[in-house]
Amino acid sequence: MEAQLQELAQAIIDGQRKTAVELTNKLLEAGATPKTILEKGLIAGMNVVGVRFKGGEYFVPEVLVSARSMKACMEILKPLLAQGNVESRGTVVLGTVSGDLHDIGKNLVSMMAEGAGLRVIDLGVDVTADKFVQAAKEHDADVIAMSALLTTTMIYIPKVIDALAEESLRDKVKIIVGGAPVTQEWATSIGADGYAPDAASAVDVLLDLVQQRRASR
Ligand code: B1M
Repeated sequence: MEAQLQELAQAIIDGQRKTAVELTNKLLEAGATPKTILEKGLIAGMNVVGVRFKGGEYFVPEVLVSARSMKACMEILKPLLAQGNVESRGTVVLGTVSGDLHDIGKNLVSMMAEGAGLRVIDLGVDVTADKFVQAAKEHDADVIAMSALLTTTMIYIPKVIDALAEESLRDKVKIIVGGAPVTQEWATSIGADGYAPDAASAVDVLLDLVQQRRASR
């Protein structure tokens, strides 16, 4: 079974969706738990993809095919994981901010975060402050993750932070921001807790912020 789990991780790394789905089904038939398949197959594979992406060895297309392969396997595992009460590593409410329709980078963050075992509530694009606040409450979010691709929409991010403060949520939830015009310096200046230049780094920051949030509870 160990060898098949490694084959599954490799299929994710290579973006071979059909093979990955077949292996997921075979592993379930052989008695592997959904948790083992998730951790030792899918997450293990996506971890390598993240490292290669950060190292400049993989580019967006490679990451997308790997992430889509992972998502196809997750469709099989999700209902089984829900039955087994497998805890996610944390809850992230994610969206591209109001006025902004760019979602390719945001979707990468979403898929890679799911690949790392986080529960992602993806609100899509053009997300207003109200929607972020409502989703943070409804899902008891650990982190609010905001993407902006336009210089005209990144300035909406502080409005969401203000709205969270008005609802007394600012101390209860961590905030990460990203997108092409966003920098670490700007993120710090608006009081965000984290910033990442790419989707793979975003996952590292997200896991760190979840830990910080849970430690401060
Ligand atoms: Co638009 N667009 N666009 N566009 N578009 C840009 C962003 C632009 C730089 C192009 C240019 O002029 N050179 C420019 C912005 C200029 C500026 O603000 N300074 C621009 C413009 C002006 C516009 C319109 C206003 C054009 C018009 O209509 N006149 C319009 C706005 C629409 C709107 O949003 N209201 C518009 C529309 C569009 C399309 C719809 C045609 C399409 C979007 C399709 C879609 O997303 N479904 C589009 C595209 C594709 C682009 C470019 C070409 C590519 C963006 C992209 O997907 N990159 C872009 C130019 C460019 O970047 N070369 C451009 C790939 C993606 C993987 O990268 O999203 O940066 P990115 O994500 C990265 C990181 O930023 C990071 O991780 C990803 C990598 O791993 N990241 C995060 C992203 N979100 C993160 C969140 C995090 C952490 C990291 O934590 C939460």
